[in-house]
This record gives sequence, C-alpha cells and structure tokens, in this order.
Amino acid sequence: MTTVDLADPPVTNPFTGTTGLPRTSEGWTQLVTPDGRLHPEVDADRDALGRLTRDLYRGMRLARRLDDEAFALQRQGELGLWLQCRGQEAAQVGSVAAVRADDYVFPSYREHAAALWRGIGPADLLRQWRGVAHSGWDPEPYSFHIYTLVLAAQLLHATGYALGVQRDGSDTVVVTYFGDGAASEGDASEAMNIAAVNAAPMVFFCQNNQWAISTPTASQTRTPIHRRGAGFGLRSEWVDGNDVLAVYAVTSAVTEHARSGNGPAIVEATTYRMGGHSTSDDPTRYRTDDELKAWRARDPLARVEALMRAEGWSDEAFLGEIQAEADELADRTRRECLALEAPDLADAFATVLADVPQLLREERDAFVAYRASFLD
Ligand SMILES: Cc1ncc(C[n+]2csc(CCOP(=O)(O)OP(=O)(O)O)c2C)c(N)n1
Ligand SMILES: [Mg+2]
Repeated sequence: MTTVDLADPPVTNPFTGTTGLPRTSEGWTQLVTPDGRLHPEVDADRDALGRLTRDLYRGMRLARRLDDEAFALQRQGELGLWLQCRGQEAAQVGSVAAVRADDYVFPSYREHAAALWRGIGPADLLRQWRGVAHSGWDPEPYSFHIYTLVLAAQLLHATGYALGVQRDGSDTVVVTYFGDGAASEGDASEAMNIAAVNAAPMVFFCQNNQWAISTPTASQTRTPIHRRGAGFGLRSEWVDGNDVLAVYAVTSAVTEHARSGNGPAIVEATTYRMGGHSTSDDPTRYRTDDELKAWRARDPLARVEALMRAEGWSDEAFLGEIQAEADELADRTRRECLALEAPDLADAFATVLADVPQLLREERDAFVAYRASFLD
C-alpha cells in the first residue's frame, strides 16, 4: 500500500467560531469570488486560512495532474476507460478535507481527488479502469469505500453503514458523494428519507456538475437539488462548488451538526465537469463551446491561485515545490499503471464461491482447455 500523505499534517479549521458564512445574491455560500477575492465578511483567522488554502491547493493541483495523466494513459491504450474529475477538484478536496480521517466515505466513481487526499495511490485508483481488477483498494485502512457505478446505490450503502455506527455508539460521520443525475434515482430519495427519520450521522454531498452524460440538470429536476432536503427533513446547504474554502467551511459545519446528533444534511455543490462524461464520450455533441468557456473562467484552481497571490500566501518556491511534486506523481502514475498485470482469467472461477461446486469446476476446466487449444 502506498500513500501520498496529503492530509499530513492535518489541516486545522479556521472557521471554528466564525459568525455565519457569506452568501451571494443567488443564495449559495461563497467565500472567494471567481476572480480570487475574499469576501470581506469572512472573519476567519488569516494565518490559519492561509495555511488551509495552501494545503487544499496542493491537494487540488496533485489531483488534476493525476487526472490528466490517467486521461493520457487511456488515450494511449493503457486504460480501458477513465472518468475525469477536472473542474470538480474544489468540491471534492474541500469536502473530504473538512471531515475527520476516520469519517467513512462512500464515493460514486469520479471522486479521484477525494480518494487521493485520503492516501489512495495511483495503482489502486487505476487498476479497475485498466480492467485488471473488479475494484481498486481495501476500503478499511482509508475509511473510503470502493467506487460504485450503479447510480445512487452508494447512498443506500452509506445509510446502512451510518445506522450501524449510530447503533455502535461511535461518533463517526458517513459522507456519500453523488451526482445530479444520481439524485433522480429512487434509491437517493429512499436513502435520504430513512437517514432523516433515524437522524443518521450523514452528509449527502451532491456534486451538481450540470450534466448526467448528455442530460442537463434542467431535464432532471424542476427544483434545485438542495431544496429536497426540506421535504425529507435534512439540513440543506447550497455552496459554490468551485470555491474550495466555501466547500470546506460548509462541509465542516454540516459534519459537526451530524456528529452532534442533529441528523443528516444535504449539500449541493454547484460545479462543472470540464471533460466528457468519460473517455468514451464526446461532449461537443451536446454542449456548446461558450458554456465550457464560461466555466473555464470559474476554474477552481485558478481561483485559489489568484487568492493566494492577492493575500501573499504563495511564492515561486511554494508553487515550484508543488509543480515538482505533481510531476513526480504523474511519473509514478504512469509507472504504476504500466506495472499493473492482468490476472489469470482462470483464477476468477476460484473466487466466486468458497466451496467451488462441480459445475463451476467443469466450466473452469472447459475454459482452460479452450484457451490451450489456441496456437501461440
Ligand atoms: C442505475 C444506473 N442507471 C444508469 C447508469 C448509466 N449511467 C452511468 S453514469 C450516468 C450519468 C450520471 O450522472 P451524474 O449522477 O450527474 O454523475 P456524473 O457522471 O455527472 O458525475 C448514467 C446514466 C448507471 N450507471 N446506473
Ligand atoms: Mg452530473
């Protein structure tokens, strides 16, 4: 097991004890404007805020580098598929950094930035997409469940887990990530309802990246997703998902709310998927260049770079260090990916059932004989 140790040393929360978070006229929480200025109402300690910003920026920058490298590996035929998280780094890093390392996360399938923050390394992140394993990593050491591709199923898994930790008397909070499209699944509504009824210690974190493959959010729902919380009895928050500090502050607040026994919360982070749905998708078929351009101007990394420059929180040395670290991560991603060997397919028969029944043994033997019938 290799770790990136992103969360070491652990970040400290500069928002503890602050009085309310600024909202824009749209109604969402935003601490930093798209051009990188801190809202004047932010009354957090500036030194702590600077340290946190640098940590979060590092996590976002490394995630983008890994994402870019994985995309290139797919284009070069080394991965079967990759789902980019470009554009969603603030939503993911801001939220995962705001919860305790032992708070249990149930991701969807695009949460590479959150996984990397938790210490899940490139080989583990890529093996599933190279098609050499059914899933990537052992969830236990990371408190980070494997990816779920069945939309919204993870909300039910998370709710079940949260009811379990609640009954164990543990103070763990369970966080689950899902998309705007997944929010349309019945499973999502069932999970939120049963979590609310039981005051489960949970955060339902929706990354509304505007698209579910080629279906826009406007075709999914008439009411903003965060407003569903009121119907179920969840605390509801809406946040600028491209503002990493706002995401961090909001997620910290709802996590402590849930940890204190006040019940679950839903957070809708409005963000944008800058790549295609996956490497098999061509987004130019359904969205305009102008839309992409408008969201590029809200790039979550550029916003933090502008903020750090304005506040004097970064210098050439800091940025150079991160650049070197990102390059090293990209090299490691490529190295580890190319070293991932395909397992012997015949082994798959041995891992289905503890006691292999006669029929399965016969099928295995037939497969092995068939394979042996090929000339090299
Ligand atoms: C139950 C189910 N139905 C359909 C699909 C096919 N599918 C895979 S991803 C996707 C869109 C999901 O969109 P969203 O929830 O917004 O997540 P995003 O990909 O934008 O991160 C669909 C329809 C699936 N994986 N599972
Ligand atoms: Mg989506």
